[in-house]
Amino acid sequence: MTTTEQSGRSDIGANGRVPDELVAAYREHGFVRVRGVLDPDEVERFRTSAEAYLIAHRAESLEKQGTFSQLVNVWQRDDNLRALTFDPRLGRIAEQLAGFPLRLWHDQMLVKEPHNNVATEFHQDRPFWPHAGDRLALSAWIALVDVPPERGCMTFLPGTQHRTGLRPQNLGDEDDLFALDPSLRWLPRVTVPLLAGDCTFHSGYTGHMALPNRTDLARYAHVIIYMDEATTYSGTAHVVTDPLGLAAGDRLDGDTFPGPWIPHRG
Ligand SMILES: O=C(O)CCC(=O)C(=O)O
Repeated sequence: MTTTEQSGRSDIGANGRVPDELVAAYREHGFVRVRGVLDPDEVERFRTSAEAYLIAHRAESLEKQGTFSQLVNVWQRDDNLRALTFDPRLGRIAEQLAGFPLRLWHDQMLVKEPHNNVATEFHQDRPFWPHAGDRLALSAWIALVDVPPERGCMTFLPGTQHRTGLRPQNLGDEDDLFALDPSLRWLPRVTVPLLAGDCTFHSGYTGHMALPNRTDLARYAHVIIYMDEATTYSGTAHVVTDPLGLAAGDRLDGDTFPGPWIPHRG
C-alpha cells in the first residue's frame, strides 16, 4: 500500500514542529495538509488494526445511510489505534496549529467502503458538539490508505472557520450548508488528495465535505478531534456525552477526555 511518492517526504521538522508557513496557512484558511506524519511501516500497522476493528465492530456504526462506517472512541477499545490517537507527533502539531492546550474530544474511524458512491456533504463539525466556553477545536484526518479524489478525500471551504451560529447541517444534503448561508456557495472549494500517512487538520467551523469512494479499495481515515482544554458541556445531546450524566457547565475533562496533550509553550 505504500507508494514511491511517500519516501522521505514529511512536513515535520527535526524539532517535531511544522513550518511557520503551515501554521499561517491553517490560521488563514481553517485547514492545512501535513504530509508524511506516519511512516510506511506505521501506516501498515495502523491500517491492519483498523481493518480488524472494522470487521469486529461494523455493526456499531453510528451512520447507517451508506455515507461511511463511523466508529467512535476506538481508542477506548483497541491498543494499537489508541497509540495512533495519542501519538505525540500529531498532538504536538495540533497544539502548534491551535496555539493553546488541547484535550481529546473523541476519535473516530471513518471508512468509505469500495464503491460506496456517496459523498459526505458539506457541513461544519462544531454545531454538532455539546461544547461551550471553547476556542476553535480542530480535527486531524489521517489517511491510512492513499486517498485521491476518487477514493473520497476532503474538500474545504477556505476561510469559513469563523462562520459560527449555524445549526447542524445534514451530511446527506448537498445544499443544506449553502441554503443556510448562500454566500458560502461562491467560495473556492479546495480538494486535498492525501497519500497514506498524510493528514489534514481542519477547524471545527471550517466547511468541508468528502467525495464518494468510486474505487475498489476501502477508504480508511482515522480522525482525532482535539478540543480546547477549557471546554465545558453545553447541555445538549451527543452520543459521547449522553451516558456521562454531566450537567451544563461541567468541564469536559478526566479519563474520558484526556489531556492536555502538551503544556502550552508560549
Ligand atoms: O471522511 C469523511 O467522509 C468526512 C470526514 C469529516 O467530515 C470530518 O472528519 O470532519
